[in-house]
Amino acid sequence: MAKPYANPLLAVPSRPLPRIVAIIGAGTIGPDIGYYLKSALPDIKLYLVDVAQEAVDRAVQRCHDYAKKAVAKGKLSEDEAGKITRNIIGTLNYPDIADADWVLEAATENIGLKRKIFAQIEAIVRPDALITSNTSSLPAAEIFSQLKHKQRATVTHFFAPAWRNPVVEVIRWQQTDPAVIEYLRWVFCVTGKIPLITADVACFMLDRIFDNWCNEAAMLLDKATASEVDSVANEFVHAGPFFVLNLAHGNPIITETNTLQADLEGEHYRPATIFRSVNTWVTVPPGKRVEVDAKTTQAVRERLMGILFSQGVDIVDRHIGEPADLDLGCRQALALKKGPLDLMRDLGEKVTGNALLRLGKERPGMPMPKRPFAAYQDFLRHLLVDDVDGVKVITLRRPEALNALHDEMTDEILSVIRKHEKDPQVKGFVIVGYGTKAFCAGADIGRFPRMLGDAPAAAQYSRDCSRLLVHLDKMQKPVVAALNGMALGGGFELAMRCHGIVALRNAWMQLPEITLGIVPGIGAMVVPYRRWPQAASVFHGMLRQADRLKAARAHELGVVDALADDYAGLIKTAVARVAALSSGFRCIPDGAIELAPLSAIEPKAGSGQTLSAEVIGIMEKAIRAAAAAPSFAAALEIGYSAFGDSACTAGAREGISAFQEKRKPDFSKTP
Ligand code: CO8
Repeated sequence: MAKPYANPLLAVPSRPLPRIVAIIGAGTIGPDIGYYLKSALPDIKLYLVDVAQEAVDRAVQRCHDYAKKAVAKGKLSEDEAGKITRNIIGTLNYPDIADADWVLEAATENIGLKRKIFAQIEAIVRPDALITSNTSSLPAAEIFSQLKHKQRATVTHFFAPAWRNPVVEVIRWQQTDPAVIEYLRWVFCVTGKIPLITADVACFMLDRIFDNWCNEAAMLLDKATASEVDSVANEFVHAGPFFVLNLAHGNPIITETNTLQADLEGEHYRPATIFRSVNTWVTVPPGKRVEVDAKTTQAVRERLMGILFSQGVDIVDRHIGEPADLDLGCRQALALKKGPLDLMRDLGEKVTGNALLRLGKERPGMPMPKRPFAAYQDFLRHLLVDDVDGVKVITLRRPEALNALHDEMTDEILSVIRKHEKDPQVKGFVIVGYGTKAFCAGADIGRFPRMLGDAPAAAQYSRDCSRLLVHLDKMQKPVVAALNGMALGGGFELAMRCHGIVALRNAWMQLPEITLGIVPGIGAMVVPYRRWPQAASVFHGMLRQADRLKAARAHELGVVDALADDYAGLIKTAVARVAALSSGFRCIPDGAIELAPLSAIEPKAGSGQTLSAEVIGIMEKAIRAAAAAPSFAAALEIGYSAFGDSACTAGAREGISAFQEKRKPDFSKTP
């Protein structure tokens, strides 16, 4: 099989989506996995299997309760909830699941029990039905050793709560058919998860971090109390290790998983004996902390960092997982504030070295870096890059923020383009978003507050953010934006500067900046009027009232070049568009342009939301001035300055704060 794509959705799936799924084990995680699957694929038939009727009934009820809660919160309609809860069948009888396309085992972590379950499953289901286990620690080679048809089996490891936590580790076991692995990655990605490939080692990738983090915390109890350790740990995680252990009743789990690691890899992994004698830790909840003296803080901090760094470099050195996956998984699955490799980068070589030195002394045997510090930092953090027919496909991957752009990410895109644009083997580039929801939700709003009230700094930030876009303007090779979902704000501004745009039929575009009390400063007040003058009135509405533009309408207007029905088709269309543009494409017109009149409007969005008249005024002035500007470059400068002006308004303060506080902005009191 050819080398798998880094972006799971580039693969053409080797089988259709599952229709019948069975989950063995009706504890907590089993029904949670079931609820995720039913939410993403409501038409499937889902069996929840266990050995006791009460457990099965509880599991089915759990799914109904989730759906009810989602309706109460307005996240689902009654109709949608009905579709999800239909066809969830609890059963004690294995023969009921004979037709299953996929059987997921989520029973107790006991190898004998798991093997017994797999023997029962294999006796009933088709030889090509997928069999996966949700074990968090036992290698696939161990649990599946007695299967007859091993090629259809592997571990798919979810994280709590499995219906909401987006990460799933997919274990690349040597006996599994590579097409099955690629199919599982595709299924997870298409259903909203983030599949991360890991090697088939004990505890895989992320639990090696989590288990050893918790074990290290317990090992530190000779230096500090549980609440002191959790207080120091707060620098790195939202909830301290002892708080999480209490929540997850995790003491026996760490004992089990670290015993496994110790037996297989060395005594330094042996679990702290205190886990056997304590049920509940006395500690502080997230957000609260106790005072810890400086000496204890340093000792605890260095050991906690040391274990993160030690496990991080070991995972990379042993190719257990990809560096970017490690950091992403630590943030998304384990709620670490930063992944170990990002933490190393941000704290620097000296702090990292000191932490590892202490760990090495106090916990001999723990893995240490095998290469220089810089070698662990040399990877793309926010992009996946694939080659499709001589075209570099760049996937924006920041699923935690719907692929929102920040300067680190735009610098990465620029570095990939610069690396390949002179290569005669490379025809051009496609930029697409990870997953099925978003191409890109715009610029990272989390970074805006620091610019509020400082016009020159905000204008400069917007100029800096434009480095990539200005580079695109000057390129000889084509770059095509493939809109796989929503393209908002800065995301749409990126697409506008690409030399072609193709889109999924259900994609849409929006410039929501006005609803944040700012103006879109990196091209949207300039580029559309030069590239698509025929659509000027549509852009007037998008800019001033945040109107949405659906892909089909954008296609009619000539903004989008072609439409596709699914992700693989979108990439194919985008690659073909690159080929078509290889013989030449038009630059964005320079010089002054005619502008369709901007008629007066009420400061209200199409949704009815009141907007800031002051910010609309800044925008209209900038649109007019940019059209009259003597050059495209001068027009862009007008956009940067207008962004700076908008960042100093009361509207911007209200709009950005409202987004951060997850509430609707109230512009009625702003000018
Ligand atoms: N920046 C940072 N985080 C974001 C962004 C963003 N642009 N968009 C979404 N997210 C985050 C959300 O905060 C959320 O995080 P968490 O799970 O931690 O709460 C996560 O992504 C998922 O989003 P939602 O839960 O909100 O998903 P929904 O499906 O409910 O809603 C929306 C999706 C409608 C897209 C909603 O997220 C939204 O309104 N996002 C903001 C979109 C926006 O306004 N974009 C424009 C930003 S401004 C811009 O792009 C200007 C560019 C100019 C740059 C100039 C240089 C300064």
